[in-house]
Amino acid sequence: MKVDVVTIFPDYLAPLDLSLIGKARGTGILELAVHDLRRWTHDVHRTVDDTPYGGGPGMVMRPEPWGAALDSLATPDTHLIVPSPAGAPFTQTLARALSGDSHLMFACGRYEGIDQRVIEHAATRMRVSEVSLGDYVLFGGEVAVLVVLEAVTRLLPGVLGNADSLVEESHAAGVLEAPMYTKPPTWRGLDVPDVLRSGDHGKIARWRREEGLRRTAQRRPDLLEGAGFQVPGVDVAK
Ligand code: 6GU
Repeated sequence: MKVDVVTIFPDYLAPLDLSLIGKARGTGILELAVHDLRRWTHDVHRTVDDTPYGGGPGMVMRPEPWGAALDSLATPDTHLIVPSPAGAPFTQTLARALSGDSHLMFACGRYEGIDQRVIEHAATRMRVSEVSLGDYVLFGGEVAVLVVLEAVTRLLPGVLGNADSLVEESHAAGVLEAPMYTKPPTWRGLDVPDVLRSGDHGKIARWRREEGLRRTAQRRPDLLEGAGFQVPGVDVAK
């Protein structure tokens, strides 16, 4: 998969050299480039922002540098991702869909965002998705790119073993994972649940399914609503 990130803070993306994303880049599974938006400015101050039409606080990113960046990097096969608190919620299902794209391009807005005409114009030439991490406001899209790329890279063939793909399927199906334990069997007076040490794999699988459902009902009942799950001892209905 090819990925281009355009930002006014390329250093913010430095963690993409690390760990399993760095490894996926090393093996060629992920071909990633980070670009400074100011490369597509022409004035002496390398201006990327201006005051908003209609007034209000803050600054808006001018369309010209973004237009030039897209002209230079995008093709009709590009999927342009624009991180924004006004975007569609980022989910495991969306991560799975993006992992099948051949070229992702991320446009990181700062300030009060990017002039909307950039998104409108790009949408006439390629797929465009505005994506939000959740219901809170960040300074800009850079951290969202780290999050989205980590979720997507794990799904690329050759990055993960099979064990982790089960975790993904569980979350995509709307159920949280059961709690996990390792040695020692007793720590600070707390015991690992007996069932996990029983060696009965059928019983362990049932326990994990039930604990996963119980956790989901308690912590994230929104995931279960309408899905028709029955959780012993927990009232899912509101
Ligand atoms: Cl994707 N961008 C910004 N600026 N703020 C956010 C967000 C994205 N998701 C949640 N808050």
